[in-house]
Amino acid sequence: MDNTKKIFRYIKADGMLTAAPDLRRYLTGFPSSFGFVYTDAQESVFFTDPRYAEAAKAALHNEYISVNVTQTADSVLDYIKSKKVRRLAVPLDRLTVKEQEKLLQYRFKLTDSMPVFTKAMSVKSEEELEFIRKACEIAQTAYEALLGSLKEGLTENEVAGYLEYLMRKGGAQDRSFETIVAFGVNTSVPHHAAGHDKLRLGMPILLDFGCKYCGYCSDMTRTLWFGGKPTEEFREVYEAVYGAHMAAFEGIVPGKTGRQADALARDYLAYRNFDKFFTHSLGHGIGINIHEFPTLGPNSDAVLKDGMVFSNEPGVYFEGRFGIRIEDTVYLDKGITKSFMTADKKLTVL
Ligand SMILES: [Mn+2]
Repeated sequence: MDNTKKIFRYIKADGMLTAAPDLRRYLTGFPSSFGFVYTDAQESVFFTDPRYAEAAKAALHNEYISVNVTQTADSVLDYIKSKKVRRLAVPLDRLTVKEQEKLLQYRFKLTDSMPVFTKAMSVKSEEELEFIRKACEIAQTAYEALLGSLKEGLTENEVAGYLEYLMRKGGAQDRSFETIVAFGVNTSVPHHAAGHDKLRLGMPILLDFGCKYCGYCSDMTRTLWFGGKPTEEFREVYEAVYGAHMAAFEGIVPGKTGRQADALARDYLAYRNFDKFFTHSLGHGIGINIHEFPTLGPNSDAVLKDGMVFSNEPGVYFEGRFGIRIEDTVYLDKGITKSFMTADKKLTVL
């Protein structure tokens, strides 16, 4: 798929220039730490430096985008200027102050390309869905392998490191965000940073992690109980979070807004009197970026569509005591929500 054309169709400008790494990745399908993509009605050019030139030429053998070796932004802007471009579309909120100043020096009339990117990138192609499916598969295979290795005395950091190792071993390029491993009371902090606390018998474990495959992310969370029997309270809250997760999973359909999706889980928790402990949004779009459009939350007017990929992650947190979150990466397909994950969501006791 030629994403340069897909985007440029909706751009009202003579040309479009993109330098942000994630957007550049989307346009070229090629990962790089430096480069510019220029697109107009006639052509698309990927300007990159000599480090990437050879790989880019090999990767972009399809004719829709040509590769041009350059070292400086000036030479790119000179090229665009030479094409008599007046109105230039750029992703405004991704520009550094320096980049903005440079564009103004060249006297382009700037328009914002970001809304078009945000919308287009939220609906995934078949190929993108396959990359995300694979990233999810690697993450959950690693999770299932990890469960057999959890033992008393391991630190959160050791478990995080091992989980990341298993994902890489399974084919991941990288983790998709900083792996969250929380033991005991630390589970009550939704984004706890893994530290030196040790795993002991009779405590919850919360694991929130994901990996990248061909540039696309996965995201999943499981909360389990380690050693002995979970408390009655833990069981009760777990059932409520599980119920909220399933209420959202079964109720989200294309046409609902992010707010309505969030309410499916939140209303379920309200019925159990746990809603005031659900302190974050239900979910977020997932793709090249781990957090992207749409948001599924109380303030989101985003309309959900077939082909969108997002997290379903209700949670309940009791400060200083414990927290529970259950998260799958899911997608909308032919009018219903489907999950990329098959890993057990029922309470796991190790
Ligand atoms: Mn998430």
